Amino acid sequence: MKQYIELSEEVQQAKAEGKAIVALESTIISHGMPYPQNIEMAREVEQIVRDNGAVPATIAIMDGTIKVGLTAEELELFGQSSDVAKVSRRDLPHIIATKQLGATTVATTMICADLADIKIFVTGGIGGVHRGAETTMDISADLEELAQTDVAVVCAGAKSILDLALTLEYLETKGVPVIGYETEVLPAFYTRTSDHPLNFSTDSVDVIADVLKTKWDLNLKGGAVIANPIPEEYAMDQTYIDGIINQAIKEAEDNQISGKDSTPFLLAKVKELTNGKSLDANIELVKHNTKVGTQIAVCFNNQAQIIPNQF
Ligand code: PSU
Ligand code: MN
Repeated sequence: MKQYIELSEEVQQAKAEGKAIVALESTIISHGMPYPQNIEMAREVEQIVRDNGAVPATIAIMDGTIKVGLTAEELELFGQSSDVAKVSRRDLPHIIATKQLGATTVATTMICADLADIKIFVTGGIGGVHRGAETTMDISADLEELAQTDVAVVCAGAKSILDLALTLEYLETKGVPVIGYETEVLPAFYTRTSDHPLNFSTDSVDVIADVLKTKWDLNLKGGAVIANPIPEEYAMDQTYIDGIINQAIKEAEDNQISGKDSTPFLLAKVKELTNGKSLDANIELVKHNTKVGTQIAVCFNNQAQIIPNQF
């Protein structure tokens, strides 16, 4: 196992010192945002983690290993290179064995974070059940991963390019807690609200850390979704963004986009149709998630050290 994983020096040192570590994904860099905004976002996010008392571990695949923590040069490579594979659970062994460059999705970042014993992961949005999935069966592997891998994902909910109601149903079936941070409804990424109430909501990062510890102490396998709404000042108008998303979905259908290309196509199309405004919102919500997620990671790390995990 160990031969497949390489921790950056900063992450190794954090582990030695018992510091909190926050996992970050690379698909959002290589396939979720254009260059150079992707790299600027990735750098800023890493700095926000440091400023809030933890250490960032951006995860990606290169040279036949899982890199947990990237150097500035490696980060730049993932932002610029056009031949980075989008790596979900299915793709991981192939991309490692053939020594290709791979950007990790939410699912794969969870797998790799868990291997490195990092429990808190921050991103923008998770994949979910796509609209029309009752015929296409397009359901993101992110949801299966949340069902089985013990990593919490801090995000701004899920985008309405997805079927949010079915996404919540799926998470319920799989026993994945969805915890609203300062919200009682599922945030819809670009907007703070949606029509979908959540079962759990809190204004306290301590409570979230406590719920996570309790879940894993009880050996309840799987992750959790921490849904943190986009800050008010960056939220988009719901009617406007809904119209844009509907148009993007129609263009995806017209172009017969499917499989792993679907989410990157829709993200790029939404950005184009909003003249870049969706990208600004996306960057701001990731930064906010990073602040909240790092606070959770620090609380979780403190609890894990104070409370012994044994009878
Ligand atoms: N949603 C975003 N930005 C992203 C993604 C989702 O707003 O970059 C990426 C994440 O890496 C997520 C992946 O895990 O898309 C989901 O892809 P799929 O739907 O093919 O599972
Ligand atoms: Mn899919």
